[in-house]
Amino acid sequence: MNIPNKFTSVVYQIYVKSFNDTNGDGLGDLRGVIEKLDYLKELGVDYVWLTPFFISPQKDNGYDVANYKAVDPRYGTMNDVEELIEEAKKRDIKIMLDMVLNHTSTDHEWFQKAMSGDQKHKEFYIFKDEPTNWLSKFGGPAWKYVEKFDQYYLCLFDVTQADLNWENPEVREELYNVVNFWLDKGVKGLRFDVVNLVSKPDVYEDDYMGDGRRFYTDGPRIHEYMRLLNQNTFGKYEDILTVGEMSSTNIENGVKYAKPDRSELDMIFNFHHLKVDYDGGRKWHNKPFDFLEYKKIISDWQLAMQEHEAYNSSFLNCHDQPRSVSRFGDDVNYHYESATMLATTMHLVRGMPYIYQGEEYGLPNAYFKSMDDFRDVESHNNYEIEIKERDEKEVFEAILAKSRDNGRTPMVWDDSEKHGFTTGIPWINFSQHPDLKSAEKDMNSEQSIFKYYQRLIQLRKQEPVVSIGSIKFLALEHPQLFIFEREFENKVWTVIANFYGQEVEYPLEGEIVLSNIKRNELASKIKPYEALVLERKK
Ligand code: TEU
Ligand code: CA
Repeated sequence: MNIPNKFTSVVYQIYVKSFNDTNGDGLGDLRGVIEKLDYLKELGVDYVWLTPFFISPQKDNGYDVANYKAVDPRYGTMNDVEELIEEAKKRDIKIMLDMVLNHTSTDHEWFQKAMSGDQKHKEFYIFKDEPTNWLSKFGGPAWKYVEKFDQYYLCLFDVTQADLNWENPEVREELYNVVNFWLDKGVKGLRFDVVNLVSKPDVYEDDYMGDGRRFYTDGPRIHEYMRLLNQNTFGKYEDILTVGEMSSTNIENGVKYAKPDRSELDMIFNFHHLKVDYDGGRKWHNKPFDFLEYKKIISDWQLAMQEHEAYNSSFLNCHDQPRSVSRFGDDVNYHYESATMLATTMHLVRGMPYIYQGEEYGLPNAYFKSMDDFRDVESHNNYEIEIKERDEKEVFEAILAKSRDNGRTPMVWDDSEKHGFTTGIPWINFSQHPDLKSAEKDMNSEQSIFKYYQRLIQLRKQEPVVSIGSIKFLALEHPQLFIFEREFENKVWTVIANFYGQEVEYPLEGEIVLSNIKRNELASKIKPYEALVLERKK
């Protein structure tokens, strides 16, 4: 059976800075990625997505690009990128790059020219005489005053990340150019950063109901822009995989972005399922995750995408999120069980699984001891804002739970002092979890999370029921179990996952395909954090 690549592939995300340092400067680098290609091959992934390594002042770790077509010497050289593409190809691995096209760094030549008064380049950005009351995603106002012009420019993220003016066709042309530059180098995948924010409204007005996002999220011309991007860049090739990172989108727009006959993108990331532990919708206010809400969001998105034949992405981790094993699992008492249970659900729903570095051996949250350990601009900005209003200890707890740095601690390759990540001083501390397990230790253990991921990836390649089967959800009201069925031809797989540390009764029927607790009979209760796949014929 010949199933298109899109359905059988798995992506592995590398946060270059924290992956593998080969020259002892404490920062991961491109040569470090080349060095680990055999490891990735062994895991069995098809694409490697690299977070930005372009020239950047690193105010937002490379999401503030100062030159899209040059490699930051901190990470390596253009030759390294070319070698990486080549070496990956030898191992049937394709390279996916991160395109940050909503904004540039204020160090970018375009912005520098704008600041020197060059009108052409001022129109590359969004300068206004009056600001609106919109808030930045990283805290504080979304406008920065420029005395020289007595004007403000829009910056939805850091003040050093100026939003580009996509209404200007010259800007779009320049950005197509950037994308084509990398496609010409043999890049086979593209991840578009916050790309649903690029279409800004015609009129800039104050938001009396929120932070302004309703005016620019999935903005008025967004689908047109996605089609143009497609036509002018990757759409000219046969085999480029694309995913758009969609900030606060909704199902209706999500379907449109990913519906194949609309010629926009292959798939999107949405984050609604990763906000179920935001108390009152506020990121920096913790609450235990709402399991029923979590299941409802996953099933609503899965079913809507299926109905429109649009493809999903499936993920719990990335460089902006806390670690799933600490957030939804139990990284102390059921480390192996909860890591593999979560993986089972992510790999067996309908869609392309994204594995984030470290997830494959259950890397936990950072558990830092003080704010000095944190590097992330969002964490520091919000800490300062929040402590003006609330108890400092409570704010720190929230940072510990939600900081993006939870996902950015370096890889723990082995049990040596610097964990095989670097010979120097790592730019950010290793996770301070008291029982930190290395990739090496996991690999040699009886209960290897890595080996379980290998098995999940193989199943996708061997079993059409995984890659292209239909999905339906069961028992959405069950307070403890996540249950769904996949079906292809006469084969039905039931996936049962216990999201909690208590046993629970549930009737079981069928043949065991996969079990994360080595279950060999159906007679007993579902164990803590158990994941089980049962097969029956229809
Ligand atoms: O992220 C966009 C984004 O919306 C998140 O950073 C979000 O604001 C954050 O998790 C707060 O909840 C992308 C990149 O993935 C991120 O690393 C960049 O910082 C951001 O865009 C700006 O380029
Ligand atoms: Ca380095």
